[in-house]
Amino acid sequence: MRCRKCGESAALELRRHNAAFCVPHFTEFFRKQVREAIHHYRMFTPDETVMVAVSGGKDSLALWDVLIEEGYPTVGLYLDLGIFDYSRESREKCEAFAAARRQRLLIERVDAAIGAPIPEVQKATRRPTCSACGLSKRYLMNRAALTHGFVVVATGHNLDDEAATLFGSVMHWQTDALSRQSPALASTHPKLVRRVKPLYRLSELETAAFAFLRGIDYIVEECPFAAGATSLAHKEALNRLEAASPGAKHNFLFGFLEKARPAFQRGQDVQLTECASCGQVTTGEICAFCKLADQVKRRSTPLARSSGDPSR
Ligand code: Q46
Ligand code: ZN
Ligand code: ZN
Repeated sequence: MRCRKCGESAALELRRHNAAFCVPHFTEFFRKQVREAIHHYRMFTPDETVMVAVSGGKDSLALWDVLIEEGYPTVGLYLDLGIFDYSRESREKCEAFAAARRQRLLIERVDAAIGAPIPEVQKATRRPTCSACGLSKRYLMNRAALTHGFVVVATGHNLDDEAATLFGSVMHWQTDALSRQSPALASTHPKLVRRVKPLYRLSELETAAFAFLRGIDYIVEECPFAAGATSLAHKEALNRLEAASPGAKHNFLFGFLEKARPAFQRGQDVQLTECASCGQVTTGEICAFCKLADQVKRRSTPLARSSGDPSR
């Protein structure tokens, strides 16, 4: 196997691109894909500071690494979900990454905002853990960016994540979710920051290879709640399709973005207003996060209330 660019012995074969690359040309290919994503969706300009939401995993740290190398001003945001050892270890990875590169890392504790760490939220509200967690993460990312004066938040969602989300939305024909599925969501309200996903052109395997080759020390273990998530089943189904037909995930996602998404966007412009309780953006009177926090407050057990440090 030879590198497509230089003819030297290749380190990596990318079947969906029908190509193989040596190490330097693979990392260059990776960065080029990120540059294309930023350029195509006008995600941000070189003078905007990008708040990178980092989880300690390969994707978000690889994204932060590329943005730093590309010369963008960045700041990291770590949300401490209070998920036992997973949170403690992932926080350490983010802190070490930021310190080694002399980058600023902001840390927000979910329990401080919602009244309990994520594992307790499910017990207090009966809401599926990942649903409460996802809602809290989106809310806190936006709030942190507004508080610190940043106009754009970047997340490490890759091609596999995006294809799996699309698959889930199609399975249930969630037209509102389909209208919102995009690598870049513009700010449609002064209190809603732009959200972008510069890795959407790169697969999970490619991101893992990039993180490894760049020597990024990331948390390999998954969140303990990931195992039961339906998104994993969707990823597995798509992986089988990809194995049988390389490029299937790419075609599924990119075909949607180019051909189908505009149809779902029509008539989906919702009126945004400010939550009567916290002042953040919502479509109703009280935002979903405040409702969740209120449920936690009303139903949490003495045990949940007394669980101090969420990163234990
Ligand atoms: S962190 Fe949160 Fe994920 Fe863990 S609880 Fe589920 S949503 S799986 S990306
Ligand atoms: Zn090469
Ligand atoms: Zn609110």
